[in-house]
Amino acid sequence: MLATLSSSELIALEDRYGAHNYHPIPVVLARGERVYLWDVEGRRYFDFLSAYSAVNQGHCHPRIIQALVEQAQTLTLTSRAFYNDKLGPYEQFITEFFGYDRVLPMNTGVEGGETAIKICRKWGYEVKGIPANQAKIIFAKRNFWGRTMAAISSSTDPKSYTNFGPYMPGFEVIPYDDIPALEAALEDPNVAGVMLEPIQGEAGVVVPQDGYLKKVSELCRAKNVLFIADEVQTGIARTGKLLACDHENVKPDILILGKALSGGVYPVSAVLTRNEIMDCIRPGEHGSTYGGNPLACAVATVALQVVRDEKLAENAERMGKIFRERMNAMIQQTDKVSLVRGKGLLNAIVINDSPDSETAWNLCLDMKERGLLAKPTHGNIIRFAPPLVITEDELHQCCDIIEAAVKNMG
Ligand code: IF1
Repeated sequence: MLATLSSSELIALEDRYGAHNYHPIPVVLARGERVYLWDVEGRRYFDFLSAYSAVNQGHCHPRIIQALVEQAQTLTLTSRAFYNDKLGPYEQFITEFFGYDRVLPMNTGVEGGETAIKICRKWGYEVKGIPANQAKIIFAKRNFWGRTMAAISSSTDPKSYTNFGPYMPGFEVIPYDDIPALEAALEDPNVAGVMLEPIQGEAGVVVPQDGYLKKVSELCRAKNVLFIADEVQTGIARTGKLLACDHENVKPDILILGKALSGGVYPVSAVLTRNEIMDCIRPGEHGSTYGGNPLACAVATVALQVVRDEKLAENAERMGKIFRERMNAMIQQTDKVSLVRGKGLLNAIVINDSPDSETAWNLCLDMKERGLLAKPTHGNIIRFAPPLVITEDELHQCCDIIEAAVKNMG
């Protein structure tokens, strides 16, 4: 019955019965394949959001869906009260894949962040020797790592935190891409960790200066502080390397993954670290009903194999260069777009207008009419993040659409 409803009827249902915590682009999607999405009326679009980088492997990747279906017909969830036959092999696979000793499996990205902070605090007390309840975690301005109470407690975005207090203590926020500010913050001996996105996604794809992550990692080591990398959005080949930290050959002490770890078919997140740090967590001290379930393990294993087998990091690197070349050429022809920035296939254009304008929104509506779906991150910034399986020919078609829409701007 529902499948026969029109887009406007379906939008009306969400409006009437759902919480109004989102303001979506008015398109109702019903099907996906590779880089394409179809709305309920059967119109096809290029997906330039990829579910915020969860669908790096492309929509409904046949190998990942096969793993999902086969495992769903066999065993889905047993809880961690018992062992299951998929978790151990998955844990061996993912730790070898990313070069860490141990993994703690969770479900959503924000749970990965919460888990990383808990592990870090515990290490701070039990290994580093910080006095009880004094541990500090440092974050960067305009960070985004989700919607839980802890995540919004580190947020500098009033929309995220206003009227949700009181907030989590023990967090300090310093400017991003600012080494002197970090040096000053690290003078406090009670700092246990520094948690950063290697490229800030929600802030508008903010790429720090070359060498920033390397320096952060060195300063952390010198001060016996853990460097926690939130690669929930930047990881799994999105920026042209398996991890964004790989661009600077930096190995975080704690690595948080999510989103594309499942190729967008199921919530799977993971926290990876070395023995001495993970050993701080003992039975009963952390967990989740769904974390490490057989379905998640089966899906995540194949989702990572697809990234490797299809050389998605290499493709993201190559396609990203072409994309930025095309956008830079466009910028020469127009004064409406001032900048393109990003790495691999995580890019954004900055429109010549104020951050609280409607310009980016209106441009996204026009691109939607032309068959390409993207979403503003602020009034004047649009993130462009197609699935990493995009071909050169498809990418050029997409750049043509973006150019036409930009030329058409009022
Ligand atoms: C929403 C943004 C993206 C993340 C990083 C952790 C998480 C996220 C770096 C939490 C989540 C989201 C969630 C989504 C919007 C989206 C987003 F625009 F808000 F900033 F991707 F760019 N670390 N990002 O980006 O992961 O718990 O959601 O699985 O609607 O809140 P999660």
